[in-house]
Amino acid sequence: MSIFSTIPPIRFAGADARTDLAYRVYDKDRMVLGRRMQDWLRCAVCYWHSFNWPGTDIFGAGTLPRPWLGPHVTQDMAEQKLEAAFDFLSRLGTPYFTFHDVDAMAGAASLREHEANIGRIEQAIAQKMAATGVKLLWGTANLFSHPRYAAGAATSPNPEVFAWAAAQVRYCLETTHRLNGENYVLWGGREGYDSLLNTDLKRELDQYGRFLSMVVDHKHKIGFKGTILIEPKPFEPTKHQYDRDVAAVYAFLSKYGLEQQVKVNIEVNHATLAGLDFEHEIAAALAYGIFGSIDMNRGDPRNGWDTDQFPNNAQDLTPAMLLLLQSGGFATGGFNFDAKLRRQSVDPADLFLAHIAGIDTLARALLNAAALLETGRLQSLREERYAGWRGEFGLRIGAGGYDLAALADHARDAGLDPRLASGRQELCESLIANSASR
Ligand code: XLS
Ligand code: NI
Ligand code: NI
Repeated sequence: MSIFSTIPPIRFAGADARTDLAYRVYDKDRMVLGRRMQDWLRCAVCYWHSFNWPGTDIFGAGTLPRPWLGPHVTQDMAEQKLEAAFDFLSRLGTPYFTFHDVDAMAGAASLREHEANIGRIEQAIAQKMAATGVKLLWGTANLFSHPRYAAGAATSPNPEVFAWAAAQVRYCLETTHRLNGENYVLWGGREGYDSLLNTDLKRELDQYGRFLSMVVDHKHKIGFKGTILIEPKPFEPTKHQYDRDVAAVYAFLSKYGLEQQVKVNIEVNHATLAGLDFEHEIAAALAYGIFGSIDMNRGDPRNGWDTDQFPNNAQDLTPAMLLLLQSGGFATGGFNFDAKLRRQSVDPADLFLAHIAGIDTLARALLNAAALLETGRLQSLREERYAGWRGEFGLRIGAGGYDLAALADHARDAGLDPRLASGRQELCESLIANSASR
């Protein structure tokens, strides 16, 4: 029994469903381009916003009924929360969940207590996972809420804080490994600065590189086969975060020799905050070979912070879904709903309605993208645009057949006079606009 027990299991009921508590588009076993919908989307519910956030904001107290929360979380409360979370998960029917160490465990004042408490809740989680079949997409350590991390975790000016962070990651990575987690995420919320005046940027990057190398070494030492992921975000809570976007993360990884070891968890609204399109971040990650997983949410177009709202616009997400489909889909990643309710959404049903809407939106975007790919229109427009590079001249340049001077001479002697060809942008955009799932 939990506050979610009055809600019937959520099933696919199609466009004419008579209840709001049903999927209208997401039909998990429906085949799309040779794969089940559920296997393309690999949806996960996050523990923190859904079960560990009482509906506070910077001006107001919690509004949501979360009887298992309080200033000091006991083992009992942690287990009540777990009960509710897995009750919710099995009713919603999503295959995965995600969590931070401190979301799930009883509060701890020392590292000894931390180690003991994460171990106790790990056993309870393992039982719930076995009983429900829900799997762990990723675990992560919260290295940003406690006051000790106000100046950073790995990038703290104090090596003792670095050591605390190392301990938390060790325990959480090992727990994630034993729970068969498919990834392990590091979001560097405090790995950045509020003022460059008191910050040694080069030293902090070196510390961060050292930290990440230690995490990767430990992953191999314990035999964890999942993917280590960094989650880029440009700012908030700090003024500037080192992992500001995919390109910055790639530069960091390659500087410290970690580009083969670590991938990215891209969050929709973090891209927005960085002034980039969500699909840009996916395209960049694919180009650099570091695409891993996705945190699914959206911002508010008029607010410059992480409002973490559930997605509701399939057309907006179709370009991202095209990239995902064309790259063959997730390997170990998935769509994690890093999204939260609004403070007035106080009914237990609201958490279901929010996830149903989000999952249906993804399913719709998936169908749109698949239908579009099947027509082949976008692919052929793009191929046509680069056709010159497949011709003899283009291939020769690409193969290093000219040096700069030879190419210059050729261009002059052959009297090259290239004409601008249409980029067909409006046509491409109208293909997206008209792709609405049928
Ligand atoms: C915050 C991040 C956070 C990470 C997990 O903006 O999105 O929720 O996903 O630490
Ligand atoms: Ni996130
Ligand atoms: Ni976020």
